[in-house]
Amino acid sequence: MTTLKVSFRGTSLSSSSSPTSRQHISDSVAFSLPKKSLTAKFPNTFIPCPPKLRLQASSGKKARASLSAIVATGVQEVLPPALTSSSVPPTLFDGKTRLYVSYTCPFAQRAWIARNCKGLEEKIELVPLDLQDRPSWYKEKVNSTNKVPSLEHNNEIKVESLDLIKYIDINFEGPSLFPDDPAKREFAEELFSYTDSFNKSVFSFFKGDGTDAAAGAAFDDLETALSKFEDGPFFLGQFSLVDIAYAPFVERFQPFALDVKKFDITAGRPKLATWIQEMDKNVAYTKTRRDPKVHVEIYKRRFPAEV
Ligand SMILES: N[C@@H](CCC(=O)N[C@@H](CS)C(=O)NCC(=O)O)C(=O)O
Repeated sequence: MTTLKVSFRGTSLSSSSSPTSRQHISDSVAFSLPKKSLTAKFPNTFIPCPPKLRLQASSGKKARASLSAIVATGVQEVLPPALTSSSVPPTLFDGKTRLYVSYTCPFAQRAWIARNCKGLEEKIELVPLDLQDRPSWYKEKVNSTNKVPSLEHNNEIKVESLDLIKYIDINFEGPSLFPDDPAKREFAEELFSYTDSFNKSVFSFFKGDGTDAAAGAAFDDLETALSKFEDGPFFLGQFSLVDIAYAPFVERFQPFALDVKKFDITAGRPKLATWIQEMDKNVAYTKTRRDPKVHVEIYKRRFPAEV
């Protein structure tokens, strides 16, 4: 088995490309480094990480997704602005691989995280859409449901976030995000199936139709699931697609529950607290994460009765 070890001893690039500020990006962004500066041009420009980033790979077939392997992918990506109905469309079906997302969509975020975890920033172009002013070509030519995410690969379109993260894992290079162990794979499928009902229980609570106890039970289910395998702090022990499936939702639920419902999802749930802390160390994920205050504001508009 291949293990990838990443040591990040240089100074991080700082950029203005965080999800919260990306709406304000113009068509180029200046980066400052300790001794030099460079300018990145859209779309999807890649900037090599500082010189001291070292990636070491030992021999073997498939790299398992260890946290150290996904903490840094070796590139700093400048996120492109979201396309609107008046933007120039991409040249569709030209053989390029594109991931259509919305920066605000948790389903799309799953596919975006998977793409980053595999280190595919240069292979899969991120094409963000403005869902409020969606370009008509998207429904006509890419996804007839008009939803994100979609993946354009080998001139075909793949949809549905849970299918997409599996597709990205299987069909592209990079560390494997799904274990071989049959017991873990079986549990993973249970957890994939549970995501919708988990989300529904929490949304009912936010809407005011559900009780604290029902929402608490949903988070207890995560706590129990996180206790099943002891070889790591993630759902299947080691980091996997299951963590990617849940992270975008917990990222939104935690701050809203605390701010508006005064409900701390981690209270009495130490495994969940540790999982959140561990996810927060994963740069492939944190590059996709938004400011919790932005999530709270969006959810306050979505669940106004509770404000
Ligand atoms: N089941 C889909 C859900 C995708 C989804 O609902 N995406 C939302 C954004 S978060 C969307 O595109 N909504 C647009 C619409 O419904 O018109 C998946 O997992 O990919």
